[in-house]
Amino acid sequence: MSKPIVGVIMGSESDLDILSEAAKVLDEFNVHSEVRVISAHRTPDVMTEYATSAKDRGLKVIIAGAGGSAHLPGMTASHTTLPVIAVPIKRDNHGHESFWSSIKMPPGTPLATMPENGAKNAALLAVEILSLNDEALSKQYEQYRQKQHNSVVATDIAVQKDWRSILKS
Ligand code: RP5
Repeated sequence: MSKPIVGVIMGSESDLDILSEAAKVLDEFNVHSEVRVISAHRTPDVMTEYATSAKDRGLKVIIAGAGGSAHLPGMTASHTTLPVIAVPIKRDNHGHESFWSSIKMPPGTPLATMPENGAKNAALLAVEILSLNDEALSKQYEQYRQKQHNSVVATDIAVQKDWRSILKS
């Protein structure tokens, strides 16, 4: 079995429902990922070891999700030169603290911050990055985008024809 090239990490098991969406998308593209629970606050030593060794272990991109103070994405980015994509976790009882914590990185340490709970786009951005050096993956991704395009065009035609019956169904 090939080695994982994307790390999907999250601050808590309670984030798994969101972050698993990223892993599922990567599976669809046959991109080998590893999924881990690593907390910046509860296991800071594990986070440091994970981020500092990630490149040598063969990872190419890291997707990091966390809620609350959300230090995991930013601190992971600080410990590696790999591209790190943040997924701010937003629950109904949360404010937007996780998003702001992720998007406000200081100049010099980039963190590609997705919308709140945007795990699917995080995986697609990872696929775009990996596609730069993988022709087969690039083709697969172009097909994915074309399929999405065709689906919207088909919906548009149906809506133009009879939007009232679509609304009822
Ligand atoms: C963050 O605190 C985690 O990423 C999670 O989103 C949030 C709550 O964690 P639990 O108390 O559910 O473990 O560090």
